[in-house]
Amino acid sequence: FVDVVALGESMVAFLPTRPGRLAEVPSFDRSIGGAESNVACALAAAGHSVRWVSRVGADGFGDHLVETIGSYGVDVSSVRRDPSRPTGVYFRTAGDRGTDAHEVAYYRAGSAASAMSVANVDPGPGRVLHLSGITAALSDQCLALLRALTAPRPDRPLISFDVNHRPGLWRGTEGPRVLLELARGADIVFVGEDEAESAWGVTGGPEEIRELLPEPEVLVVKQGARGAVEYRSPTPTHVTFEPALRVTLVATTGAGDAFAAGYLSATLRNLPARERLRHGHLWAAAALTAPGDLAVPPTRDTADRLAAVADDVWG
Ligand code: KDG
Repeated sequence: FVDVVALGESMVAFLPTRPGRLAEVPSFDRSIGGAESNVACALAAAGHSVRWVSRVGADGFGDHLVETIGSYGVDVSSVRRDPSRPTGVYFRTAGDRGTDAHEVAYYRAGSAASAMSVANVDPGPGRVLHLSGITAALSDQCLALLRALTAPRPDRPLISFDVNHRPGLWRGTEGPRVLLELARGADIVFVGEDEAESAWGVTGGPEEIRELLPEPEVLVVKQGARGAVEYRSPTPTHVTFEPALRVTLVATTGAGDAFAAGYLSATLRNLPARERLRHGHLWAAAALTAPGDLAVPPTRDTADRLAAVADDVWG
């Protein structure tokens, strides 16, 4: 039984060697991306037992993903190779330091992971199953897989769901409705305030998001540089806000994943609400100040000490 199973598509990510538009960037450095494996790597780096479940092509990029994610200590033995489909890749641009304006170009339609289905994926046992709305957008069979995994049943693991609304990935208009349905069926939900506005038109902030999503035992609304709010049933009594750390931004990509990983780590360790949110912020700060998707989180000991510094330092 591992602490966390993370299921989703990962891709080889090409990060620009200099700022500018996609049409202008002359070269890219190879890295890796994938929201769920980002969470897996961060948790494994912090000493949790984690399995990443996915499908990749029987190609060099697939080898690279499995090797890199495995090198963080993640169990990759359940990752299956598909000789008939490629591993997905994506290219990203960057704004000038601190501005973070970027374009993303995905080359993942028809990828090995987009063919994940109930028939060919088995997450296996774990305390927490971490999923995200990205998988729902990949294909009808991926959506059916998410629905099957999140369907209520007595032995269901704790379902952690990051909404991760990626408008560019959805083929039709059903994305927002599907994401709401999946979030309502999860136990721990992460959503950005901006994401809730763009997907569901919620403009009234965290309170209104909780009204839309009263079902999950835990709802964490991320408010970007301001902080994050945790709602824990029974509402409305269990509401906790913690301000974020002020950092010099390098790239926002992967920060949401790092936040989720830090929060889940603290949850697995039965830490209280303030620490759960502070661990989320600390791990996110490590990702916000690093260029790639993946930033090694602070060690458990360092994070515990930083989470315990005086309230006025935290804002
Ligand atoms: O959260 C970071 C992800 O967005 C990035 O790694 C790429 O998984 C990715 C996606 O589908 O956008």
